[in-house]
Amino acid sequence: MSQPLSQLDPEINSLIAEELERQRQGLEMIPSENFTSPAVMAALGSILTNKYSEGYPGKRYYGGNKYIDAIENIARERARKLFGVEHANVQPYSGSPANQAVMFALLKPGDTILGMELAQGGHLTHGYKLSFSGRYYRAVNYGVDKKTHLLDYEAIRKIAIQEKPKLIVCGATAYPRLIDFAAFRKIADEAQAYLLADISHIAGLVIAGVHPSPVPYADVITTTTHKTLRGPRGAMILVPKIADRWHDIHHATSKKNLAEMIDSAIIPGLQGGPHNHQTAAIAVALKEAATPQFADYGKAVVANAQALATALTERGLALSTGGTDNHLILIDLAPQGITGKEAENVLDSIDITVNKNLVPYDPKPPLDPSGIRLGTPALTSRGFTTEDMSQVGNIIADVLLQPKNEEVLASARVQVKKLTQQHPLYPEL
Ligand code: DSN
Repeated sequence: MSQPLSQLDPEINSLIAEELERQRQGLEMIPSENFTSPAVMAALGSILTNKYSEGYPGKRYYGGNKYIDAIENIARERARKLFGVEHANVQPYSGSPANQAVMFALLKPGDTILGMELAQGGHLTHGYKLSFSGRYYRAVNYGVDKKTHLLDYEAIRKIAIQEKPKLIVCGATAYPRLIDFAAFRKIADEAQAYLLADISHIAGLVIAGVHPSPVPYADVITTTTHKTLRGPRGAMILVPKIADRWHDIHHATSKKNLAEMIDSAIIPGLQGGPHNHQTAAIAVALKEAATPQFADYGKAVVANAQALATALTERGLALSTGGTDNHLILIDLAPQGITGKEAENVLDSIDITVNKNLVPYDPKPPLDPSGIRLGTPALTSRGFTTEDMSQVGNIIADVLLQPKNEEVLASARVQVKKLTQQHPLYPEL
């Protein structure tokens, strides 16, 4: 039991070492990924994983939770302060369970939800037909405008008026522009619906002040903690105001306020013991996110995405919406005659990691779509500048424009290697 990992399980130990080298030697450009700090990882890999603590601070079903209570209280307080909300639940295991908990708290099976269509940039849990959200609720979807690929708030309003959802979900996984939370609030008010803002992708940008905050507008906010927020894998549910604006209409028989409804949806509704090591790591990440350096980081993520978008556009690649306001870019590769899958594979072969992705109104299927999605959160954490991102954009364009040219691929590999050497990752590990 006291053996180090390298002796106890050399197989897993060496796979971790190889994954570290893969992360170091490639350009990680999946927009939902990031490199969390060694301090966060120290909390995540701690003895806190040993403890059971079902319940909440001061109200646990197990003894011995003095320190766990203190940790969870710190995490909740930091989340409240950082986002400016009245209540925070830091126990969701990840983003999908967080969205599930909000629906479990606010809806009855069969109630109507309105969320962004997965194929147009939404998420499985925003009402996709095969997810719980599309099976246990009556899910209707909105999308983006066919021509501009932008959210069309008047079209969304019309669907909301017609379908009368009890919950509207805003937030996206593949939308390169700002989300107008005030417009969603107006629609939700007209439909007398709760508004859930899932800011998993953009939470770090909201903190940095480079994306508008949903706090003045949403009833509930969910976010993962491992994307632009740069923490451990995990999630939080934030309640801007505990007073429930639709209580008498939708929950007249319940004595619970919004925060209590959310908390009891997590436990006993959906989860048992919280992952205390994850809670502690979230607390550390929230401390980092409250620094001026983190605000600079968020600004750099967007500046880098825009430099990348400019380089790609100048080389003739077609970007959905024509560019980006946030951390991500969606390229439609149909004009180049290659598929998203082929692009993902050829970029993988030169150590650039992106993901194939549907573009809005894609005629092709999800596993072989027309586009790729790429972003700058991880490279910005490595210290990449706008000049570096222009170079990365040109490398990507070289490869996508001539995916079968071995000389181009060889030169791209050399350039990628050089960039990774200029920005070492985890030198302390
Ligand atoms: N899987 C995440 C993403 O890549 O956007 C969303 O949950």
